[in-house]
Amino acid sequence: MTTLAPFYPVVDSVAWVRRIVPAGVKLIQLRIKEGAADSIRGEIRDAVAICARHGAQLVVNDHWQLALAEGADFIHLGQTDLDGADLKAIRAKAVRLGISTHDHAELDRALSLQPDYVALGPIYPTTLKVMPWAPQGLERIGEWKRLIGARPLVTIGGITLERGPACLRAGADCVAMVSDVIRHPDPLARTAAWIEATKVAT
Ligand code: TZP
Ligand code: MG
Repeated sequence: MTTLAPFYPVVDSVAWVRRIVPAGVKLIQLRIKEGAADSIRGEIRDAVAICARHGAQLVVNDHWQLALAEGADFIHLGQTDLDGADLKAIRAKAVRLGISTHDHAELDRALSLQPDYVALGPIYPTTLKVMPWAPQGLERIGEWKRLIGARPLVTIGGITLERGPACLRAGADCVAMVSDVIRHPDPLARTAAWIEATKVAT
């Protein structure tokens, strides 16, 4: 069974990978929503190399073909991405798979695909993405963990350093965040604080 580091920053460029992975990040997601395939491929390639040098695991959001080609550790897919993805090809490689879920129907579908982790969101209101789901809240975390069993549970959405430990205590194995790290005035200090806080909480 996969185990995940408890602190899981989500970033939108390899520049962020280069900046924060050397500070001790062990799990990071590259979530690039725009750009030409060649430039995304280059970012993934560089991110794979940086993560390998620092003993970190790289998760690539959306771009599963490029992730397979460049040897990323994980692919992260949302429910609509699953429709277009070649799950057989993904499963044929050593790459692991994380799937986003927001309700029970999505969880059922995700579990039928035997993912290596399940993500639940948004736990709190998020400013990053317009989402049709109400914030899930902490109780939902415990429910999801009971439903998914030993499989790691990632929580995301509006999670700050102050809120992260409560998510872990509620049953999350790992907390993911965008804004709280990359929009922080001092992202490196915030990264260090997160690593410390998640060590204590787990
Ligand atoms: N998926 C569910 S919530 C979310 C994503 C990508 C946004 C997380 O961003 P933030 O800034 O940590 O709320
Ligand atoms: Mg996606």
